[in-house]
Amino acid sequence: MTMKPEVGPLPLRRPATGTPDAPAAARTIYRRPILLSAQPTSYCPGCGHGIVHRLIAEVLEELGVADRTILVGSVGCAVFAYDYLRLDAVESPHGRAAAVATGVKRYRPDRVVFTYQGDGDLAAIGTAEIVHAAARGERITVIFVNNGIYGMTGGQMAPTTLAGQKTTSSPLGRDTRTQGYPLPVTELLSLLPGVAYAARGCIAEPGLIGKTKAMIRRAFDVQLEDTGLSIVEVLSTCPVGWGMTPTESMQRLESEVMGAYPVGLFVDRAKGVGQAMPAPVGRASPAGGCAAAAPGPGVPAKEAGPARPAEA
Ligand SMILES: Cc1ncc(C[n+]2csc(CCOP(=O)(O)OP(=O)(O)O)c2C)c(N)n1
Ligand code: SF4
Ligand SMILES: [Mg+2]
Repeated sequence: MTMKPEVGPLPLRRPATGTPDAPAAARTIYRRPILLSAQPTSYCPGCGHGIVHRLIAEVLEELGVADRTILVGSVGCAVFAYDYLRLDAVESPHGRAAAVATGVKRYRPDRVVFTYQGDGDLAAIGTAEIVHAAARGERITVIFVNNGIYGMTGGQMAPTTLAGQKTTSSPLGRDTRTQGYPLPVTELLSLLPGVAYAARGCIAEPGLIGKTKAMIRRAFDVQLEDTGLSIVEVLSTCPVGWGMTPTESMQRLESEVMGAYPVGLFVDRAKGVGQAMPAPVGRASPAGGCAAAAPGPGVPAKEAGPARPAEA
């Protein structure tokens, strides 16, 4: 576990207004969250990781749980989360974050435990870990940053890469005949009764960022309610890996990626949203019934069935 000696004890609450530190007349439009370290990041211009870090920092500060939160880091550009989020952290081997988080949470159930993982990490090498953590209903929160590519290692195809998308390992575009279809991980996980909350957000524009923050907030609330695993997938950018400018990459998120990966809420069991497969033994599915098949990204609707997420 890494501690953050350079920051000392965290000032986990803002000073009250009317003090010399925060005059009553001051109106704050934007401020750096206390939990985000004050340093330049190593992320490329236009990378979405920094935005997602900020949302997590804001949510944990608002919830007042930072002093008992443990981040489980992963491998990929996402690994640097432990440098920028002023939280206690454990680093996991590539793909194993959900398994490591399981151990941390079971040993310290009083802690708020979350993983921060890219799509190469979670949806490729870590497929088994996330599926079984979800099936077991581990009381962890998963922040899954899907930029559709292996960013850190040079822009290779990931399971989430869209059909036809050119990458360094699919230079002619992803051919579904030989390279398979994109993997809609969150839709698949939302079928499992152990998943209490599953949603997909996006960082393409401020309105979507606000909705994504609400999803992250709800995901941590669900962990505090102790009802099952919560996951928020965030559609994000990798301008370098996509061969685009930052502006073009944000436009692509809206024009292309969101069409293939619909944004919204898939499951919030406590609120009666979403359906799970019936639990086979001993545990009733809260919603009952089977979910409709989700259309995979890049798969024509007539081939795949009509599941769409609810409005977040
Ligand atoms: C066991 C192991 N296999 C392969 C690698 C090489 N590797 C490092 S990062 C990465 C892909 C990360 O992609 P993603 O999780 O999508 O993160 P991003 O960089 O896109 O944020 C790979 C394959 C590794 N570090 N360890
Ligand atoms: S390579 Fe991609 S994911 Fe990694 S920091 Fe750069 S833009 Fe972000
Ligand atoms: Mg990635």
